[in-house]
Amino acid sequence: MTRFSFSLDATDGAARTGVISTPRGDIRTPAFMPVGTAATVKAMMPESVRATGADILLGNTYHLMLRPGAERIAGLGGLHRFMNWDRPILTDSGGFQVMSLAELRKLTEKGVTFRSHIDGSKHELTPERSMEIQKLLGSDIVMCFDECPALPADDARVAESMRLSMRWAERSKQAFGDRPGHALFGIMQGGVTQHLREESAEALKAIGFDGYAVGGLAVGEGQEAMFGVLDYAPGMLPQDKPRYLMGVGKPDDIVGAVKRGIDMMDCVLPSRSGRTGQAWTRRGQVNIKNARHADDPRPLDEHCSCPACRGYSRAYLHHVFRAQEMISGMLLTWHNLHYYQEIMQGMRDAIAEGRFADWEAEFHRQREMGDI
Ligand code: PRF
Ligand code: ZN
Repeated sequence: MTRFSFSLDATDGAARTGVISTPRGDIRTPAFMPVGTAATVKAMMPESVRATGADILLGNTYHLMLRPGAERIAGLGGLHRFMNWDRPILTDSGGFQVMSLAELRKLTEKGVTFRSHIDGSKHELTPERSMEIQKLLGSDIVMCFDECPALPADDARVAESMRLSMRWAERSKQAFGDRPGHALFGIMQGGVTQHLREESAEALKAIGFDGYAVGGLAVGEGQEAMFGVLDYAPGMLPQDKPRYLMGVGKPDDIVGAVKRGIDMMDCVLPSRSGRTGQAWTRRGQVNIKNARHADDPRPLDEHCSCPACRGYSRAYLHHVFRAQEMISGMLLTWHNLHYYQEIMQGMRDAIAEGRFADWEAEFHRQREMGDI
């Protein structure tokens, strides 16, 4: 049986390319993971998500425990069978979503109690319960249960939260146990404070994980501050394990993160903005709602090979958005996910061939030209 493993194939500066092997298939890195929060990447069939080039999806403990319930999904054969995606799935552990979505949250050493944002029902999440839920779902890459403070926050608050997350990381590891073919990733916290990031990295390395996430970024600190942390944080983590930047981001955030040594990312942006009429192209952001598209027979991006660009004009995309037709979210989401995966493939090839700096310069040059 294939175990979980990571092979680093090439580096170019701090940027890396490689392959994570799992029993459910390989994940080419740097990897972008589309978000399938509620057991679906909204507006996309799983085979369509795969057609964009995704090797792995992200699922959410928080949403699935509330609806339809982890035990129910386990009874139906697990999350892969339930949602008809047989490739790898990474699940987030729930703490971050509790803090951003749930009501009446109460945080203690043991974990967090909260009321569901869906029906107000009362629930508890602890490191132990989060590991149990992620096992019931059948997740391939399980995330430690952590807490992520909103920034800006003072150092004392960030330190206290980070140390709690490190104690929870230890309990997550104990509860996860030994599960061949499944991976457990630790999550670094520590805000934008270098010595707290260092302390967090040391704590995680002492426990030992199959991969390491950089959490606690993209929470309001801004790109410059985030890149400031990414200038040192990846280097504090083991060279031979995947590094995952959680919840990032816009195309230029992703490119900047990969440049600094990140191997995996996830973000709702390409799928969510597809449903609100925002397209991401090599020439920057396009708002399909804009009246200037109403008579435009050209595709979103003439160089894009996705179904939205091969078959439809900007005028059509504009019309179906305005008319609130379902195909609007479907086509724009497909295009956005396709574009994100094209960026990832471009970076993987460039790193393998030692020309990442040139690739990055061209990426920025195209964007600066602006939309057609
Ligand atoms: N922790 C977890 N999930 C997350 C984050 C985190 O810090 C973030 C921060 N950007 C997004 N998702 N568990
Ligand atoms: Zn396209």
